[in-house]
Amino acid sequence: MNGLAMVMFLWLAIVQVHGMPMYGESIEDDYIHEDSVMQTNLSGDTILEIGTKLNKPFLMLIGKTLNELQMDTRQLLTKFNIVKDHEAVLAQDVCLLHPCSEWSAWSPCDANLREQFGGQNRSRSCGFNTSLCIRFAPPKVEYETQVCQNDYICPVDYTITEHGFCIRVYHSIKEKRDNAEKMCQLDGGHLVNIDSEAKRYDINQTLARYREIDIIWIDGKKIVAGGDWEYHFAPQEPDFYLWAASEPNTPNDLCKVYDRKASGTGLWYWWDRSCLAAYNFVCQIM
Ligand SMILES: [Ca+2]
Repeated sequence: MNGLAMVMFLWLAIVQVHGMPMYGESIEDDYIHEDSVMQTNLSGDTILEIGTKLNKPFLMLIGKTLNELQMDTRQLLTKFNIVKDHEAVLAQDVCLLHPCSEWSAWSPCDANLREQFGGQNRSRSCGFNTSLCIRFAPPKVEYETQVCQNDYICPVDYTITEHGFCIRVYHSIKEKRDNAEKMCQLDGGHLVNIDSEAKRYDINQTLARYREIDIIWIDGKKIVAGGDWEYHFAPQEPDFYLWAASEPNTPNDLCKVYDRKASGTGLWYWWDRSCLAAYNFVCQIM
């Protein structure tokens, strides 16, 4: 009940008890004349007291109602103060928070090759401001940088094949075997070891785009004539076998090639050859 409604309620109640006051005669005067208990402020207790003295149950009811209203108001004020207290605690907590957001994830390392150093950075926003307290201003973005290396990347000049091998066909350069291997190493890899059915398939698919190439250097070399074949990339499938019929058969040919012409079938096989010939080659990075 708002103030105006309360006044109207009291007015109607008093009119009902005493009848409409005459011109020049106030309700207050009436009460003062009768009982001299009227206070300047018309409180619930005062009305209750008047009602009791005058034996007017309706006035007593109004007094009680007014008292209950005042009680409700006090309870509301108490609740309001509890909320205000919570707000104050919350404001303190917010003001104690670190003025910056969490760091972002590190950006990708920009090192292009394996075993090469690069850089990467991350950022965060600082200066989160609020009206609750004076914090760090003005807002800004902080950056942090660190040196990094990539465990594995496939450089721009390389291609990732269907089965995920990172390879490059040096189709316009012919080199002796050791030079070819050195070039692969400069890229961070080695001559490709065609050591599984999946890789054979991918390399064949790739080489099919270079019809002019019939032979390439691949991983695999003997240190001495008649010695064991040694590889930079340990064979993924040790039992995988792709020697051409009757190969390898030349103890002094220390290097391994991938050749599609020699067999006369047009199919790619391993052959042993002299390391001193100049061929195209395929590198792989792992
Ligand atoms: Ca041979």
